[in-house]
Amino acid sequence: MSNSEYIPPEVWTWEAPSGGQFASINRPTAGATHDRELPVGKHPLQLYSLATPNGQKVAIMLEELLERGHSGAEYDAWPIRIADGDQFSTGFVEINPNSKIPALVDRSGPEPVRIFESGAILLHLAEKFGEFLAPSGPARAETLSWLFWQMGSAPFLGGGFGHFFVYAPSRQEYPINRYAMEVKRQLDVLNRRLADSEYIAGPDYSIADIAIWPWYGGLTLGRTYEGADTFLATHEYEHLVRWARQIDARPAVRRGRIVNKLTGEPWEQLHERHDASDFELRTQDKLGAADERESVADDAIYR
Ligand SMILES: N[C@@H](CCC(=O)N[C@@H](CS)C(=O)NCC(=O)O)C(=O)O
Repeated sequence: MSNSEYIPPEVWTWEAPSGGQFASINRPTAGATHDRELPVGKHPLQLYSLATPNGQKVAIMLEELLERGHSGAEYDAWPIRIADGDQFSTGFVEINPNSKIPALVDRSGPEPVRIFESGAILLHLAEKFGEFLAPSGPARAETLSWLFWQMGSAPFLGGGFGHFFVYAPSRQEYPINRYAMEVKRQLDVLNRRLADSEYIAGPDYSIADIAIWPWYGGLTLGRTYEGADTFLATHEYEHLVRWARQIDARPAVRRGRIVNKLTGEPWEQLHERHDASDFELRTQDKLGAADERESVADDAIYR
């Protein structure tokens, strides 16, 4: 790929991988590529995910619900290795026709219910357990506004900035400038909000914080896209930094963010989660074996 001007043909065709990470699994069609059923564990909720920012949201929510004593939120978390194409198995496509993690199957009722899209999963769980979302009124409206803000905004951070800063075959000024500008604007939106409010949607911790923190908190804490915190001067957003650290210290967040994490330090990799004791007993430092199969960082993938 070169920086020379691209003259689009009249009709686009898929002729060759575009280059960059993930090019080998990118394709312009949907649907399954191979037959494989998903595993099912013993708990009412089955999570199929990976510890990317989108994946972390759901595991954090489930750990927060367990922290509040909701035993019905017990879950099995199965890793979906998106770099290997697990999201294109028949089993996964049945629960998410869009082939993206996270996806949840709620087996607590007479029939299993599939839920895909992280925002829909957070809403489902918040309503099911009556937590982290006011049942009505202005507080609910504010929380949903910020939840949907995240759904619309993070693709600019991940699919735009992160892609061109880290995953594209070469670094190019135009797209990096364009998305850095937008991400800086988003950081300012959050910083101004958090100057006036302890949490994103008001005085109470909510699914808005759970959705936004893995992306914008991760970036601010220097965990997402190496060098991006310095490049974007995230330390200048002091209220955002305060909030990012505050959420990071929550026990449920400390647990949730390492669920289905396949890379990083061995102590922060819990490949599968089936029991609360797994955080003590089954992280990779305890099992003493790195997962050789995962070669691509799972902490900020957004293709
Ligand atoms: N809007 C979706 C985005 C999900 C998403 O983009 N997931 C990425 C990982 S962060 C994925 O599964 N990518 C695999 C692929 O694109 O094939 C959500 O919030 O759940």
